[in-house]
Amino acid sequence: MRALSVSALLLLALNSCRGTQDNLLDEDVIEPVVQASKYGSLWPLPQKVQISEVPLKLSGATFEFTDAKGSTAGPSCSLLQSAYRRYYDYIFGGPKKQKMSRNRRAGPLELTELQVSITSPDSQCDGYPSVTSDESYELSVDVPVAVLKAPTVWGALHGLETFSQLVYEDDYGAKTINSTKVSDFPRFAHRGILLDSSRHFLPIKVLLANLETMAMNKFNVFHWHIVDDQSFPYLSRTFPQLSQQGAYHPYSHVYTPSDVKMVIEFARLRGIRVIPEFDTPGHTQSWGKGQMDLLTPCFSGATPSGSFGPVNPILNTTYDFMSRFFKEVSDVFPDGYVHLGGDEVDFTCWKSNPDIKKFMDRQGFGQDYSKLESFYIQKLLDIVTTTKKGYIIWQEVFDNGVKLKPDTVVHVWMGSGSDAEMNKVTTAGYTTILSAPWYLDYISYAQDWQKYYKVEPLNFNGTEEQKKLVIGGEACLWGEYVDATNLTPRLWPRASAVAERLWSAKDVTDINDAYNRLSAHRCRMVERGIPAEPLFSSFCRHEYK
Ligand code: CP6
Repeated sequence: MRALSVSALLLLALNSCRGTQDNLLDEDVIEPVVQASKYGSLWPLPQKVQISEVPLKLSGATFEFTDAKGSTAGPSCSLLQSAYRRYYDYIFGGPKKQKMSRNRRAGPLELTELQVSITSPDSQCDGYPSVTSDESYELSVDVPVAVLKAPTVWGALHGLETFSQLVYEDDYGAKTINSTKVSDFPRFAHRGILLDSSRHFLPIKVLLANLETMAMNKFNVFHWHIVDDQSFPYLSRTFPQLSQQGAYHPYSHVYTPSDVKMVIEFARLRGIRVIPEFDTPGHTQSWGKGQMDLLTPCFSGATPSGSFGPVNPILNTTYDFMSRFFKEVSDVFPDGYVHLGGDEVDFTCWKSNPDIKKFMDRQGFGQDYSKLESFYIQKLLDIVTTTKKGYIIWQEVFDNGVKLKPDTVVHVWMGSGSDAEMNKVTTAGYTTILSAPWYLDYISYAQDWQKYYKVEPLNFNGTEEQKKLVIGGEACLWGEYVDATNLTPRLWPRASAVAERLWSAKDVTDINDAYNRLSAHRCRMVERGIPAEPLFSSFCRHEYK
């Protein structure tokens, strides 16, 4: 068969579209038109902004990011220097040409310098961000120089993003920035995106592009749901057979130690924490392929059925394995927290197994299999505690009454009754992260970003003390229907709605202003090479190439 050329295919496709389009009546709705917001294209909106009417020009030939005198992070801080390069490229559409700078005299209303000053004695340039990091910054754009002040490099990174968002093209295409004052900090400390690399393998390139886009939206946590039932792509140095047997492919569909290092460093350079999730005792089918006797054998009557259930909680070998495995995980991932899952444990297989039944009797658990689940999780939490990490668990672990350390973070994900759940979890004194309203793997026709935007995370019944325990939220993109082909446009700009809810002040709720700013923000992502999907009928000055 002769292959059709791409243009022939396009023609075919165009013709078939016309046939149906002609029959469509214009819908009788008023279409929102993108208008300019007084906040331009800022997203998420800073806590305080004053944009003046005074336009300043910037030229790639003269403009520079510089380290302010007295800054605690200077030329030796490669995190800052590489951020300057990144934002120069974003603002001017390409890398700096070395020769031409410094030759030309700057004009009177030309901005030639953004001085960056890190003010705290510990700039954290060589550290990792954490839930307690100070992410605040102050930005003053004025002639002759603009100044960005931040206690730590994490605030400076956000300030650089905001600065780049203030730059626009005038009617003649000249780079322009209005004289502006910004004072900014996040409303919530934990602002995450969950990606799932088990249902489909996600190439490193996709993970890095996502981190880059997260930084544009001031997200600061990459929750890496790295393994699950379907595949085990994490290449463990201690147990290489886990990915050898459990990955979709033992070489091409795995994350090697150097891949993982690269993701963590790329994230760090953008102020993003990487929190891995190794979900047990459920969601572990892929673990069983490379680790004999880890999973519970299911029975049909008196004989093993050949299939396996959750992790086998009654064997000492299970806990020996988990100790060694989580020791490695705690060394590989520098963040202070690991996510231990604990969701959706199916008791059917445990119920079928005669050895489990005997164990239940001996322990006095009766028929209550959530007691067995708690038994397992409690032992796992003790193991992870010895690695000096904090832990995050899905809400069921709390619901089942597992004894938790006071600093445990409970992740609320179940769609119904999530307000009541937030109340319960915080009444019990635990910190919590909200995901229930932000399952972005669910798609629908029209502008569902508005639904995500309108969520108010503190709208549950509770005292001020309880609300302080809500450290933030995460947008989840589960991977059943997502791989490298569609991840980016499915997530962005829908996740941007969550970004503003978690960063900006509580009263930033004007949906029309949000629409205008988000449309422009989405075009900016497109200009930066991110194929973010459109909100609605519209165009970008520079379309996706
Ligand atoms: N995988 C894991 C999943 C889900 C969860 N955990 C999930 C459940 C329900 C919906 C979407 C995703 N696919 N490991 C629940 C936290 Cl609607």
